Amino acid sequence: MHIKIISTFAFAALGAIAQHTGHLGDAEEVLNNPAGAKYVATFDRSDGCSVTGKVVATSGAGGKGVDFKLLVMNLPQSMGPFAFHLHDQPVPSDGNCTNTLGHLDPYQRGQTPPCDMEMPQTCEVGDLSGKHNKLEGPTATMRFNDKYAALVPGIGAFFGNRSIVIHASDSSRIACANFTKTMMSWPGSELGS
Ligand SMILES: *[C@@H]1O[C@H](CO)[C@@H](O)[C@H](O)[C@H]1NC(C)=O
Ligand SMILES: *[C@@H]1O[C@H](CO)[C@@H](O)[C@H](O)[C@H]1NC(C)=O
Ligand SMILES: *[C@@H]1O[C@H](CO)[C@@H](O)[C@H](O)[C@H]1NC(C)=O
Ligand SMILES: [Cu+2]
Repeated sequence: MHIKIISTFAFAALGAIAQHTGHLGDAEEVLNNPAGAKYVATFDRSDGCSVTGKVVATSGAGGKGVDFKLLVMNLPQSMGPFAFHLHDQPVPSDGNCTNTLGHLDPYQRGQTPPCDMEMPQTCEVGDLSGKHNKLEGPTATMRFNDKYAALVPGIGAFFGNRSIVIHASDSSRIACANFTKTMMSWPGSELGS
């Protein structure tokens, strides 16, 4: 009887864990991001939105994860807090954020249940605000290292050819921008080292 209760409980607990991770398992930490790799996404109103600013993504120290620096301005004050994600596709030339499709989700986790910040390996790789907090307007700065995002081309977690999307609290897409590779040192230097 005791054993049965315990095993039922264990089974339920396992089920709960399984539900929180991707169909392909937990996200793997990326330990080999190329030294010096740097990608920038610039919000410049080409998507028809008031938001301006930039996101600078560089390989983390020793290749571990990706260091993100964000400076985002002119966020519409009544519409926050603002989630932001790496999305699967780039922004089309007409700037329509809808066509960036869904989040970068190489482990096929899906959006529900919501990301648990305490267990970032179980979240969608692209769910940056789920793992690291939402933006608060009208001007937001943020810096963090994400262990699961990749600047190594050829793997699913690579986002250098994709985009970043900012959402209002009703989840509508208020701004989006492509990542582009840069060799220059200055983008992001004004955001601190
Ligand atoms: C984003 O990148 C894609 C692929 O390189 C390109 O076709 C598109 O025009 C770019 N979008 C914008 C808004 O520059
Ligand atoms: C953006 O693209 C979506 C999907 O193709 C479309 O439904 C929507 O009308 C477009 N928005 C604008 C402003 O063109
Ligand atoms: C981006 O690059 C990855 C890996 O290099 C590739 O699998 C993916 O299809 C590319 N995505 C787009 C939108 O080009
Ligand atoms: Cu999104």
